[in-house]
Amino acid sequence: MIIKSAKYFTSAVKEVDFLNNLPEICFVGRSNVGKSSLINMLVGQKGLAKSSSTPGLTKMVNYFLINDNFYFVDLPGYGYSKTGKKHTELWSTLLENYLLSSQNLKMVFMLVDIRHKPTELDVLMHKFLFYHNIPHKVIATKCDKVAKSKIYNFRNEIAKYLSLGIADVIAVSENGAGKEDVLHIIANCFKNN
Ligand SMILES: Nc1nc2c(ncn2[C@@H]2O[C@H](COP(=O)(O)OP(=O)(O)OP(=O)(O)O)[C@@H](O)[C@H]2O)c(=O)[nH]1
Ligand SMILES: [Mg+2]
Repeated sequence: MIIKSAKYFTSAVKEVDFLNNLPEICFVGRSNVGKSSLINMLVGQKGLAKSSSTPGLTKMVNYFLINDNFYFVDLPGYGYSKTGKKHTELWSTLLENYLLSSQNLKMVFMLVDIRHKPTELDVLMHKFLFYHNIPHKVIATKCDKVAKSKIYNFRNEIAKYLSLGIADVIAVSENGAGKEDVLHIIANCFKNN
């Protein structure tokens, strides 16, 4: 899979605004895990999806048109509540509605930080995807933050925690590690149809 073009297309703040004209590949995970940064890395454009060290930046469902052929969808993160605001929701209704109602969803990449064991919400999200039969793969982000020799072990820990095999957990970093692995999975999503 070669990404020849990538451009911001539109954003949705409610269900009626969701698109359904082209296949979609989306990115979920807790706030600050690196969803927007991964999109930028994959398309080779630093500022395409807005990324920030302040958690909770992405609040809408943002569609990026790739190769005039499918969308990357950047989703709001979960597990973050602003100081003073009691966090009662697991994740936003917008995120849940997106995952349950998108008819053209080919793949959900679920991101976890390679340095930490998946949170309770990560485990819940993983079960949610499984339960609803939504195609998904796990990506461990920020692998530049750990020694190269330890990446295998960290992937293995995450895999065990989510009852997966190590091959099911791909390590990536915003500086390009894992790019080909992720693009390969995306290419396969289109082959199987
Ligand atoms: N070292 C390192 N930092 C990263 C990596 N990916 C993301 N970051 C940093 O982590 C912070 C959060 O990244 P984002 O891509 O904005 O995270 P997000 O998951 O989109 O966050 P929300 O939109 O708030 O849900 C930023 O400061 C990024 O520069 C990575 O691979 N390595
Ligand atoms: Mg984001």
